[in-house]
Amino acid sequence: MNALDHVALQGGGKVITLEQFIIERQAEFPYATGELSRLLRDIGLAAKIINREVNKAGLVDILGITGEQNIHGEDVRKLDVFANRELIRALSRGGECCVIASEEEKDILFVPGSTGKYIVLIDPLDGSSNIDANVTIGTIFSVYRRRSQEDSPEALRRDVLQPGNRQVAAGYVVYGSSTMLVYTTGHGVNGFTLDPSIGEFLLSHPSIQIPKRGKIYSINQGYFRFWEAGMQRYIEYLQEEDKSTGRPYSLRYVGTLVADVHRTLLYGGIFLYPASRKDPRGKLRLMYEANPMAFIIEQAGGRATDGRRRILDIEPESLHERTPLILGSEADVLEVERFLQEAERTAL
Ligand code: P6P
Repeated sequence: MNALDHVALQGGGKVITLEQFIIERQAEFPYATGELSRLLRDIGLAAKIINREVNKAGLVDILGITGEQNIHGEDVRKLDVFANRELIRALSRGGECCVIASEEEKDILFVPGSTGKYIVLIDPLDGSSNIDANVTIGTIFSVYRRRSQEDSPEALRRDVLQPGNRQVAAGYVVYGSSTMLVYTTGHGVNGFTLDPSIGEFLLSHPSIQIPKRGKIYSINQGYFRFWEAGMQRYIEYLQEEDKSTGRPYSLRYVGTLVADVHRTLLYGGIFLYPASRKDPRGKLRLMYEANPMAFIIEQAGGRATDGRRRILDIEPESLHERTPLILGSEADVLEVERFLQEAERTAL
């Protein structure tokens, strides 16, 4: 069954493109004058261009590393550079975006001459270390409205560091067995599957809701020894046999945040990248990984915390700051929080 058949079955035969959907839903915005719609279309266009390169990466000289390292000391891959450039180009050309922040850029980028109202933060190619093994990778984006009218770099820099609860949109593209764009503007979560034969994202997963509890946990178990006691106990608890609580859970871990979150969103369960002795603040980035994913998961009826605090309420201090990230089905996230609290109590 191709994407069109799937969509036809889902939507009672009506095929809705991303562009049509955005325009139809535009009325949900009290201040909607079309800018956010145009911004989302710009992102969708960049995603198609990146998808084309991802799909042929093994055939042209775009695989492998550039020999450079990014600001985090990670090997920069040619596809990272390509994805970053395409997104910056699409967002700059669209005119709706005044500032862009990217995992691949040390500092924020001011879009010259822009009078746009929006600030966009991107992880252009999440999971890029998996590219050469043909494992699923993704793009993540997070959108805020600028708060200040002042055009100074200082004012715009402050506008970038807003808590996740002020996002106006967030989404990801998952380049997997099919390419999907999943996003929210605060009115639920919708998924679109790219039909390469017509070059359109088609509504394939309307109003996504995450199951209240799942049976899959997703964590890099290799770091078990580095976790706090409560996390160790929780992961051991999931492996015990108890049919009444659906245990043991299955472990699924791709090692690409977008892939692991997408599966958790659709199937339920829990994704965890906790703090550890190895990474005291966790590994994932608050502004362009944790916040957008948390917004999506909450909009789908799930929960997202750092183990103690709601991710979306964290006041950011710096652009590339890291945070522990635990998200997924509400019952599962509440359960691990109880294990962490209990371990803290008994440690006192
Ligand atoms: P680890 C990919 O490099 C990434 O940034 C996320 O996409 C992913 O969730 C995480 O790192 C995987 O990290 O330490 O398990 O390899």
